[in-house]
Amino acid sequence: NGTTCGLKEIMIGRCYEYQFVKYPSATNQHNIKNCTALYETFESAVRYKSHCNMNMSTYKDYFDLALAGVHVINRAMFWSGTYAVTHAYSGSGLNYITLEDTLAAAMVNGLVWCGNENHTEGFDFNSCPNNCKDNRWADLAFWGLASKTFAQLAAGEIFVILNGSQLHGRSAFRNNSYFSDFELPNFRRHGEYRVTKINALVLHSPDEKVMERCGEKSLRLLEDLITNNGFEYACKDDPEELILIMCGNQWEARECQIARRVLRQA
Ligand code: N1C
Repeated sequence: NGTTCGLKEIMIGRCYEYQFVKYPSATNQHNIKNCTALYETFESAVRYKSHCNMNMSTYKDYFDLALAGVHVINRAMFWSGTYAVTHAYSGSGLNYITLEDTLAAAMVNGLVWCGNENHTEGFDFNSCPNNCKDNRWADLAFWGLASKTFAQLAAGEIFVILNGSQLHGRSAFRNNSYFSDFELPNFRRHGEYRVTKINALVLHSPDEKVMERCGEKSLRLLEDLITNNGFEYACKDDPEELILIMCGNQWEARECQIARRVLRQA
């Protein structure tokens, strides 16, 4: 995979756009972040470093700076196996806030980069290993810490959208997912900004087999984990607003014909 040309310019540009175009009202004089300083903190974590030597603290200063003072109260949204619907539903932070709607992640979402200790520029512009065989943490250095940090900022009620139609032996809640490894274990249990309740929303793709519903199989496991950790838990299968979003792209599915009829009557 090729790396992103213009990484620096894109990151700094996105940072300005985030603060002054997309979310100007959330940006007051007290919490404006210096975009150049933010980029430099990111760069000094990775430049001239060998990719496979990185770990979960490599980007710590970057996240500390980018997310200083941020709390996401009653609007944090997590997902596993449901990227597209979740992001359509969250509405770029209008309805809910996903990791990609935070400044730290928005600046690099979709970009590919990696450091190189031998290159004159300190970056590898041709390729990234992205698969360090002796060090799983290197590949997780950025997004693993991003997920963990985002989970620690979530407060009050939080939401997670799961996929109850997973195939190939996957489950709705599965080990080794970012959600199970980096988010669930890092929800705050104490203090003013603790998580109080976890709402699971379980989706079944129109016209596909229902593999798991709330309270079944891996979702029962999830429920036990959550309640044993002292959080309230609620689970809902196929909330209507999410079905309508899915049907927007699958108008022909049987379930969607029903939605269409209901809409026409309304
Ligand atoms: O492994 P997952 O799901 O449980 O990860 C999802 C979880 C979300 O709640 C996010 O906060 O972890 C965070 N996250 C991302 O924001 C993200 N953007 C892009 C995790 N992974 C992310 N990706 C890519 O999707 C990444 O390459 C990873 O391997 C997949 C994980 O998707 P999943 O299995 O659906």
